[in-house]
Amino acid sequence: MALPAKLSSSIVTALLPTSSRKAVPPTAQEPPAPTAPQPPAAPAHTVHQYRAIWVSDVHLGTAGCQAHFLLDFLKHNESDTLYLVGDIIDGWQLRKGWYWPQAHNDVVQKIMRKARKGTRVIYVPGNHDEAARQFNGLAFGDIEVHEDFVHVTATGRRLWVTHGDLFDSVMQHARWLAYVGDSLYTAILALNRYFNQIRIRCGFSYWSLSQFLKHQVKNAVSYINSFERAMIEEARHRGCEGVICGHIHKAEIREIDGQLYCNDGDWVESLSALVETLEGELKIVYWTELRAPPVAMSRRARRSQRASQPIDHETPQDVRPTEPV
Ligand SMILES: [Mn+2]
Repeated sequence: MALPAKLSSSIVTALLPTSSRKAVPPTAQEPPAPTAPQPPAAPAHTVHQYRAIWVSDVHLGTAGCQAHFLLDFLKHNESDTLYLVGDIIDGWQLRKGWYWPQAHNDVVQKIMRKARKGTRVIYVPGNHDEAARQFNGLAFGDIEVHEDFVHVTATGRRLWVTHGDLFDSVMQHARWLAYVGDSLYTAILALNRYFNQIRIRCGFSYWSLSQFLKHQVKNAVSYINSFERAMIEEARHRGCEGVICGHIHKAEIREIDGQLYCNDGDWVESLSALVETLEGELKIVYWTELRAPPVAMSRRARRSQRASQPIDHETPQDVRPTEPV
């Protein structure tokens, strides 16, 4: 039987263009200690069982990937079917420079172990791991690779599963812009990582700077809206009642014109997955909500709590001794 580590590295090698395969160090010694924040030790909790789990945009092979958090999530969440909805391994970044710490291997091995133990693992490649699209219809050991997939929920709803880049106008018409944006995005993610390292060290919860910035940009909002519309129109066209995708790193479940739009988010900033419960309910789960340690109250929360308190608690100067001192 092949060693899992060997298997996982052979997948990575297969995803790279032939020219860069030689550049892969044979004993893949990862660079020193990842700077990414690691999940703090949380009390043991029960394993959740779902009908299906969708994760995407993991970007293994980049420093932005929050592999420790995903590994923790995979350890505590089981499902009959696990969908890998694209951008799992980042071929774009790996081509520029090799980055493959142990935690990234651990994620690949964890997924393969699940597949061996009976979870049906379906891999739908995205744009950053588009090299895997050449394996559409084939299987990597126990992992099936599909261009897209139709998932039927326990309640009988047909949902089209696809990464989403094929409906991204930037990806289709200005690929160079996507590459520039990718470099800028990588820089913001690096900033986000250092920022959160400090936050976690100071007892604060994980908070995504890049996500905050993205939500501040109006253009991003209209861009996302048109992306969502294109996706649900295509799902309708394909005879489905909704779509499940990733790609834009924004977790969401919304009903749009009678179609269900689901985005499972990502594992570089929002640390989120989409799940279908055994009863057929779809919901987004965030690592920060599932496993977050008790968190120091934010300044804003403290302020609003103070504001809601009766005034007399806050004005000790009004309480004067009745007797002269
Ligand atoms: Mn993508």
